[in-house]
Amino acid sequence: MRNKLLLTTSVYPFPSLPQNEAATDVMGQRFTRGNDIFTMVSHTHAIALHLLAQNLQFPSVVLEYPRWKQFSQEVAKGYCVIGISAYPFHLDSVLEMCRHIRKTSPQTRILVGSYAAQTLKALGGLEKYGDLIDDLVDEEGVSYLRRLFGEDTQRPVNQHFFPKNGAGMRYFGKKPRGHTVLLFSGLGCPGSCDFCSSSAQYKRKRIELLSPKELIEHVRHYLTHSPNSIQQFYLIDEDHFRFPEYLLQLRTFIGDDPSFLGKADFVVFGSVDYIARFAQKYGWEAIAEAGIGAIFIGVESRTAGGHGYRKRHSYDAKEVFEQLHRIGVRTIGAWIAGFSFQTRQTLLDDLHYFISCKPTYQQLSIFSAFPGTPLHASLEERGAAPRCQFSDYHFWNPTSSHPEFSNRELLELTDHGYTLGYETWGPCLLRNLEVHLNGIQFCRESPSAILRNHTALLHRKNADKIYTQLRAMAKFAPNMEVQKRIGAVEQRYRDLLGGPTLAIRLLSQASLALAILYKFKISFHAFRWTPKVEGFRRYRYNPGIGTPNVAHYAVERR
Ligand code: B12
Ligand code: SF4
Repeated sequence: MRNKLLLTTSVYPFPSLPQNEAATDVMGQRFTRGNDIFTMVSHTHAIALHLLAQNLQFPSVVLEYPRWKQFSQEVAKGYCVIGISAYPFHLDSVLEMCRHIRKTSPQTRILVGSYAAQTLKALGGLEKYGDLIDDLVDEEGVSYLRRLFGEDTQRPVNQHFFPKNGAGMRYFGKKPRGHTVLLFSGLGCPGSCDFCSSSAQYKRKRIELLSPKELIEHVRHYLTHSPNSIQQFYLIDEDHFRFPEYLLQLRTFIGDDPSFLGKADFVVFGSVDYIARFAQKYGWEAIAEAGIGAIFIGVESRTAGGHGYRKRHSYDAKEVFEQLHRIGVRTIGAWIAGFSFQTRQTLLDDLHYFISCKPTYQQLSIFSAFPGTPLHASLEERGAAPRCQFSDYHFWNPTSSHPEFSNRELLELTDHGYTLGYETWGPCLLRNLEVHLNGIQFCRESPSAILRNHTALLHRKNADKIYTQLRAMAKFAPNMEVQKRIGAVEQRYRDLLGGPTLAIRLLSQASLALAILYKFKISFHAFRWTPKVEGFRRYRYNPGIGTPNVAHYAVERR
């Protein structure tokens, strides 16, 4: 065969979600959902595939979101190995892809990786799927492929040339510019929550992919080569605060040269108890000094701690959120509806408690049992595992069963939660601005020179940027309370930073005009919002053409 390795996502289109939003549009389907015209739109690249291709020493091809025709044309070129990275959600298409490869290229070795592999293993493994698939890779993939192709598994894992994800206001258009770099600092979590796929996938351990020193080196690399376009780094891991030493080392390396803090910050993952413990021991400002600007926090439920979820045992989520906002750290709060301990008496209280935490962004989902998790195994034992199609394995699985609530009710409840957040606190964008203003104040008064001289600059830059949307937010505020809130935030901006500059005033006018136009446009059925469609991209990787500063791939879009 002429070609060694093809890596691909599932073919496109992906299954739909109950909210009629694209699975790859995280801002639309989750984090800013329910914000009327301030619901954002985002796009995602298949970064895990780039991680694999960038760490092998031979040429390969990566396909992102191929349509069937593009996929079958590529298969026809003849590959020794085809690897598909997918989630269970994609498995109907993935199995179809495998059938096609078997038929048209029978010598090709077929690998299926990521959570799709975990699921198939749990549902029968190669005994059941071996006709179509040669291996199910539910482990760290760089090491796996290096082993498979006889390469040194001990070489460092590089992540220098990832395409950037992006998000923006829908009234600016459907194709936001890329400004977010995903970096994989670690995989897996020792937390062992029964519903958690990633903890189960990596056998309740954390596998480090980048040391703190390597991470900072990567950050500097990206900021040197795309100096003006990067706003944040999403550090993919599970619970950074379980590993305080990692964060403290980040803080030390940043302390040696803090200049990047004025340009971009880190979005990390944390749990309530471990964040609180970290802050108790090292101080809240240590979080900001480690470069952290936002944290994804699984609140799950107010009473989750009493039901075996140890990460929620000892501290009050509301207090943790308040402290983080006070120091200028944004939050992405995650709440789950449908734990069996939530009853008709308690579920709404639970939701109101979550909303009272005032998450800057939010994710409200339904408790679901994914195959491969301890939860799914125990339901299976009792003959109560959800019987559903692969495409139902998402955060709102319509076949999850709760003793008191139907799935429809739970789905409506999550939607109600989004509306409640919007009508109580205003758009996520407004909450974001409030946190940046807190950050400016906190940094100014802080004894830490790093926060005063560097982090404050980033808060200022972001506050100015979001301020340009305040007039549009005021125009379309959902109620008088939010209107008042917007007025107060505007005044606070002026008190802290003085009046807006001419450029900011002009941008505000232009944004308001675009927002009005957009609101008018979507009132017509023909122009209503339709889910974001990801474009196809083909990346031809050739390690031979790369240098430390130049990516070793060429991109083709068709
Ligand atoms: C970032 C993220 C997203 C992003 C980007 C996803 C993407 N495709 O790039 C966004 C926000 C768009 C997203 C969306 C969704 N996500 Co998501 N997401 C994550 C998150 C936080 C990190 C994923 C990640 O990048 N991990 C790091 C990479 C490197 O790991 P990896 O993909 O597993 O790849 C490694 C190995 O698996 C292996 N590997 C992977 N593929 C292959 C292929 C081959 C051939 C080989 C050899 C190896 C290999 O090698 C890699 C390196 O070791 C995880 C939670 C987590 N920490 O894992 C949830 C998670 C993966 N998401 C999940 C879900 C359900 C979804 C959605 C269906 C959401 C929904 N609305 O319901 C959609 C589907 C998106 C889609 N592509 O269609 C679940 C999956 C659970 C499950 N069992 O199905 C997770 C685990 C969250 C959770 N705890 O439940 N997600
Ligand atoms: S703490 Fe979070 S990442 Fe860790 S096992 Fe629990 S849910 Fe999963």
